[in-house]
Amino acid sequence: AAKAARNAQPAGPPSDGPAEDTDSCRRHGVVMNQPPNQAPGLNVPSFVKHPKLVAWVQSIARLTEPAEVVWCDGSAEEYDRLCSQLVAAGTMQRLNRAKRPDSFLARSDPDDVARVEDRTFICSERQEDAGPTNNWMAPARMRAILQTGQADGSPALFQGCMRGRTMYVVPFSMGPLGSHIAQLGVELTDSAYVAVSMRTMTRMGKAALEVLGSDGHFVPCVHSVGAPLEAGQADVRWPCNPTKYIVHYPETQEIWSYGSGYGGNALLGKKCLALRIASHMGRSGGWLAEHMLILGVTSPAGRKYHVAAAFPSACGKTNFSMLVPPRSHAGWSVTTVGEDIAWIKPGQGGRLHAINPEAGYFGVAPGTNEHTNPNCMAMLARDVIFTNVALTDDGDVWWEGMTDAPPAHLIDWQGRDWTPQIAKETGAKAAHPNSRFTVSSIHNPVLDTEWDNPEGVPIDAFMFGGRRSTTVPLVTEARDWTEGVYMAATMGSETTAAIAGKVGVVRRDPFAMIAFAGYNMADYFQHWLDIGAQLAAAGVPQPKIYCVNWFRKGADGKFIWPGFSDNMRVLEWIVGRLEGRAGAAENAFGFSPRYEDLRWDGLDFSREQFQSVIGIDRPAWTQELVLHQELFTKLSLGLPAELPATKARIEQRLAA
Ligand code: SAT
Ligand code: MN
Repeated sequence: AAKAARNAQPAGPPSDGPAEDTDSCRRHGVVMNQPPNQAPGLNVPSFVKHPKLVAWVQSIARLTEPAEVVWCDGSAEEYDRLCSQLVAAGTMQRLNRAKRPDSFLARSDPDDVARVEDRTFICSERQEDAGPTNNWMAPARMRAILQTGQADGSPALFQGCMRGRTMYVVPFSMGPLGSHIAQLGVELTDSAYVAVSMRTMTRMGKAALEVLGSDGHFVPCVHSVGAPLEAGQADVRWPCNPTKYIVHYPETQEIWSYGSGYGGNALLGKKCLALRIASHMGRSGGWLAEHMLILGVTSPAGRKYHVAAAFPSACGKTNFSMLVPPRSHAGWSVTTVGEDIAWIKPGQGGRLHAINPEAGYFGVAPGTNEHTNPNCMAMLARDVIFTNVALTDDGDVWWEGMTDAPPAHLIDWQGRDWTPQIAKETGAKAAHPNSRFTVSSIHNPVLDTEWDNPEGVPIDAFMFGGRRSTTVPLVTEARDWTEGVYMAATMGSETTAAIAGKVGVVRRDPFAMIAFAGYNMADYFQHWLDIGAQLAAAGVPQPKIYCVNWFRKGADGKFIWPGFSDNMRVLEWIVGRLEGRAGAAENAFGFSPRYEDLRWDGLDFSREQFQSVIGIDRPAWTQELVLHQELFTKLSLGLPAELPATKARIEQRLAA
């Protein structure tokens, strides 16, 4: 019995986290004297062989008090069963089987539609380690709010928060199973929608547990919609809580999420693990976790390159990663390794290699159509969970921008009647601007053959792009690594509907990581400089770095650059630069193509138009550099000296 009690002890996080979980169990009168695999009500299946995992699940079950515990195996049967349950509960509805086989529509609560950055916390022991761009709270104070209860006697949010609900145990691998770059996690969630989404978005279930073995390391992730059900209480379509907390403890590698069932707030493998926690891991481990797509681009000569490109949320990463070259560029092909997140590590020969930690896409629906992303439209033909798009009268989906003319009648994302007339009168959108599709990457018609390679793919170039209607040129090549880091660090972008809050305001979004760096942004810049220095010291060629902007607007308020498939022209120029062929002109920031350096066949785009997307407006840049300075002032603690020095050089060049 003594041995069994010892086995059941580790109630904290699986590695060497603090003991708060154990404390909270004690406070709740928990006596953990069962051998793990016989813990009451835990329903531990025989394929679970990890005592610490079982003990942790037990401790969270004691805290949150679910009505039952279900361990996900990741099978198709399980997915179908949970989807049927979600349909029965009214959270999802099945779409027309003939038009959209095996697909569903979910409608969220209207107040739970996007990531909540102001409710997202990095709880490092020291505030300066979270840095001025993250919300911070001391871990002990946060644990009191979430887990243990506060001094004034108010109960912890997670205490009893799963009452009346099922707790799903969702084991997952971020990255190819067994890859040396991959990481394992286990999410405990009281949302079946999250469980089925995690099956699509990650390698989920038995296979991940097999890699975990009996004592492997995993990142513990606890998620609750924060809506316990009392006996007899009817459930709502989309349970959630107005109080939301998306919390990361980087030092102990734990994630706790409360109150939201949507996207990155709730699918904890994505932004929480694969960016915030992983960036912190990468800093000490000598690697990078980035908000980047990864694409393969193959030239007509058959030479293949890999590009990793960072853009903020809802700036077209999915479209760019699946680009169909225009007819003028027959012979070129673009293939997708990833469309949102890249983990990048020195591999064979010291070169940087990237994997996509995800296995599915959680992409923005509005604006996706046969012109902007035909591969995506093909990918969405079946096996999709749509969230907050509109429903057609024949049981299919629609969103703004899917077709030129909208259908005569729809049910909008909140379940109300919608017609073009209503839209004209009220401005109501049929689909929420941040409505999404969740689909497995295996349905992507241009999925790269190496997407699941545990070694990753070698990276030849990095691109950084924001959404800027003015100022930033179409494409600029940094003269060296440090200038590239400067470009990425000072990037600005107009905000989108992917974040709760105001849309369309320019904010600094360094590396498109403002919401995702799990540690001090100044230290993060230093880490990038260090990685570049390491490559140089090892005699390994550094990837070239490019800054791009597809979003400049003309006086008429319309985008000047056609974008989408024509971004191939920029990619072609980048490949030409990598091969030492393509020409360029030097400017204050680096090298940009002249009109004659891009290939224009098949596109009617004049020199004047090109000038308006590539030109550098000195007064605008003088103003822009003031904003760079504001960022540097904010990040002054630990800011690498190379960055202000680079800024000074740019200012001299601009003045010359
Ligand atoms: O964070 S989400 O996964 O909801 C989407 C995004 O912002 O990129
Ligand atoms: Mn993203």
